[in-house]
Amino acid sequence: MAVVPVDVRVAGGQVQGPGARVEVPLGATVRFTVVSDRADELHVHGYDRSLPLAAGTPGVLEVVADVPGVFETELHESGATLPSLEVR
Ligand SMILES: [Cu+2]
Repeated sequence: MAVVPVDVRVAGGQVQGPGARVEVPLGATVRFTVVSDRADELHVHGYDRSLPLAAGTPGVLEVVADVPGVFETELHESGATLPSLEVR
């Protein structure tokens, strides 16, 4: 099954990534690779998956997108909004 990479860098509260929303085919695997300049926690809503992030170290979280819908992702400490997943 396809792997959809979502690479995000968060520094100084600014999010660099693929935009506000990423389209994902149902059943694909989403591979988040997130680098934050401070320790944080990645959270994918709906799927309710989370990953602790160490400052400056890429964190990788794979989620099988087997539920359709739009799901917000964020960093819990900084409150940064990451690209939402649009699974369909
Ligand atoms: Cu959350």
